Amino acid sequence: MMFKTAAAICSLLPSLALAQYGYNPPAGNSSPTTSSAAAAAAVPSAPANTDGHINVDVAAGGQFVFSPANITAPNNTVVTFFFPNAGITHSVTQSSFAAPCTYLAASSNNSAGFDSGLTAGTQFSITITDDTKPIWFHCKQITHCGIGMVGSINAPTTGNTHANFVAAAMAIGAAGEPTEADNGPTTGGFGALATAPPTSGTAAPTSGGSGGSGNGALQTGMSMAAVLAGVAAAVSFA
Ligand SMILES: *[C@@H]1O[C@H](CO)[C@@H](O)[C@H](O)[C@H]1NC(C)=O
Ligand SMILES: *[C@@H]1O[C@H](CO)[C@@H](O)[C@H](O)[C@H]1NC(C)=O
Ligand SMILES: *[C@@H]1O[C@H](CO)[C@@H](O)[C@H](O)[C@H]1NC(C)=O
Ligand SMILES: [Cu+2]
Repeated sequence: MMFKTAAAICSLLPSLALAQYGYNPPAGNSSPTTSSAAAAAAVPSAPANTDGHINVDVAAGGQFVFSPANITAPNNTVVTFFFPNAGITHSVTQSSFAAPCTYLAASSNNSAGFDSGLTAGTQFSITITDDTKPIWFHCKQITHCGIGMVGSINAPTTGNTHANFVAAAMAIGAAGEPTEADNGPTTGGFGALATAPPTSGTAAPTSGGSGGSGNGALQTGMSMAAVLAGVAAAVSFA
């Protein structure tokens, strides 16, 4: 009964989000596509990489993806994630190869993962502390991980590869992924270190659109988060 309710809500939400915000699903998702022009204009491009600093677009072009998603970053590299000003909130949440859509809790083998928490109009940075350990991450916004909104840093080129991680997330699927609580930002990390929660403000777009200060956009993001929190509460009490 609870599973059915959750599954029904999960399958409903992506189309709701798509209709409301004009987001496009990644290739292979059967949800209807709408014009990406509006969403694309609202998403600032991350600045170009500089020496020792890699910049990642979250929901680039209004798609449910990290761009780039497959990152190679030696020790001390800073990786900064840029969240869109408008539309639904997203997160960068550390997980594991074994459980792509589940926050990496502390265990005897690893320290707890980093988590930006659901956010919009912000940027969030991590510094690589051990490039011998693959770092796996996903977006915790409901349904996003299961449609492939995941990424990796220093994934092996054989065995547990980046491609196999994406496939594992998509095998879980939007309806199968766990509903995750948003506990706000968590600093720390395993193989990488976040020293601060997301900071407000994103980079100005490199072309087109208006950067926006983020205040109005943040409210849009927060009200969507509130809607989702309400849904999550309804599901867990079902
Ligand atoms: C720690 O790693 C070992 C060996 O890979 C594994 O058997 C064990 O289940 C892991 N423990 C936890 C708590 O993840
Ligand atoms: C990166 O740092 C980790 C942890 O200190 C260390 O084990 C590893 O050898 C370092 N990588 C390189 C290429 O030096
Ligand atoms: C990920 O990046 C590594 C290193 O650049 C590369 O060897 C590998 O083929 C890439 N995997 C995918 C799925 O793009
Ligand atoms: Cu997302």
